[in-house]
Amino acid sequence: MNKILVANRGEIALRVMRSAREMGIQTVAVYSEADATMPFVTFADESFCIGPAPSSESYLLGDKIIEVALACGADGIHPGYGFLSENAGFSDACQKAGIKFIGPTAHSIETMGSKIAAKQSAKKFDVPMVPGTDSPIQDVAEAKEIAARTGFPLLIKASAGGGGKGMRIVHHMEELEEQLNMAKSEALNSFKDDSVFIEKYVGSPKHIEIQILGDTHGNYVYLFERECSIQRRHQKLVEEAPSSCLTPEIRKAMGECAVNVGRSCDYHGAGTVEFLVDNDLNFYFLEMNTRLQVEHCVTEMITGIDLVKEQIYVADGKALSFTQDDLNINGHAIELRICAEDPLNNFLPDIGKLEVYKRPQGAGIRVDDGYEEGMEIPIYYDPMIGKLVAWGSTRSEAIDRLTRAIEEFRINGIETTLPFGKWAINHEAFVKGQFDTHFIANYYKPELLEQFSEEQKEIAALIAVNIFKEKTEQPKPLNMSTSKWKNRSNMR
Ligand code: MV4
Repeated sequence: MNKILVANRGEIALRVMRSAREMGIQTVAVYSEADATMPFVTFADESFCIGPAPSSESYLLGDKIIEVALACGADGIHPGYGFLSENAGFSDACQKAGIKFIGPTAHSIETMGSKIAAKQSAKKFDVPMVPGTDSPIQDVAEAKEIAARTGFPLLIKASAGGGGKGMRIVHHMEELEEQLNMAKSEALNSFKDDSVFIEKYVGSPKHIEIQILGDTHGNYVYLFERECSIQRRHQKLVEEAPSSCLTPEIRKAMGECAVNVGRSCDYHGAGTVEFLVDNDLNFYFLEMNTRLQVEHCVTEMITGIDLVKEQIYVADGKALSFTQDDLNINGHAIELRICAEDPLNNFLPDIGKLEVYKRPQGAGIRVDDGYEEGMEIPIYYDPMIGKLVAWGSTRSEAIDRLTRAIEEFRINGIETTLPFGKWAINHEAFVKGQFDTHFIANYYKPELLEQFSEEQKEIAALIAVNIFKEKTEQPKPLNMSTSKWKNRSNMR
């Protein structure tokens, strides 16, 4: 591989290009008219504007991006996450154009893109799954039969869904028919596919995912887990590795299941297998994400493996250069997503200009971001502006470092998730490792952040009053006999 085009923007485009550059590979950026001055564009060796700001007219134009890749002689395309990263047709089109797609095949993406196909695929290897069905519900009668078997509460999920879309909880047999119809019409509207399936509802689960890597020679490894239970509206906000609740035995069992899910669809490259883990540490396969994920950095920090470099090696046909036995967990890493969202106002996106933007530094801190001070956050894309990751030799050191780095981070001009993050990682339940996917719903209230800032406002007001007094009060005549300055100058 000599030249890679990155079909993405912002922090992930930069992050991919940095690894490529370390490997001596040329980098190509494609960008929208809104992104002309972004750091990823200036970082790249070459860059091409591919259209107006809306993604549908720029970052989602697969054919146009392949055209640019062919014209500039790129031999690989890295899709990052989002946009075209889980588009089976794009993976295929790259391959057909003679360009290496740095990601899995269309077959892997299609299999795991359908939750029902994914469950059927995983079943070949006896991967544990939540009781329920792994084929589409045909009619109400079948749904009632299954409901009688699994019990309530249960979940109706859209096969084409993911990230919680098209998911409905059902508490009683009486509401089953209505919820089934609603789930099907919602799925049809959102995904043009009305297939749904049923699972028993796991009440207070932890969301734990396993990072895997596979090559094109049939070798697989797992790079341990990431705990991602701190989410809001299916948007992760804090992620850590390793999870503080797993035992070495369960970690190994989950890792081996994850590798088998990959094996079941001939997966190659970096992928993530999601599990629900209940209070008794039973784990259940949920779905697989066939891309590099936002939170991959915490895995990199505890394993020392550069996942993007591995993706590139694998896409180039190379065999993995290490085995499972070579991998170890070193220390602990926690990531906070820095989003242009207002945690005091329902996490609504906050647009504006990064009037002040000063990154934290120091031991164990990694900042992956996509903007510079003075830039506007465009409204067209995801509100995530970057990620703040802290590594520590223990979980407690990682919490302390991340807290220190959050305090050191200076962002003015927009509201961000920074104050929320400081609150979350210092909450008693988080510190003790006793939390699940309901953490935010159970404990978060905007007032908890306002108390902090109210206190800060009060201090700021007191300082301002003092400065005002100093400036406006009549200067008192200096009492020469008590001036240390005079005494000191006499000593010279
Ligand atoms: C579940 C579940 C409970 N029981 N399945 C949400 C997104 C999709 N990946 C699957 N999801 C869930 N599936 C059963 N059988 C609870 C969730 C869920 C969830 C999962 C992970 C992280 C956050 C979540 C928030 C709400 C619901």
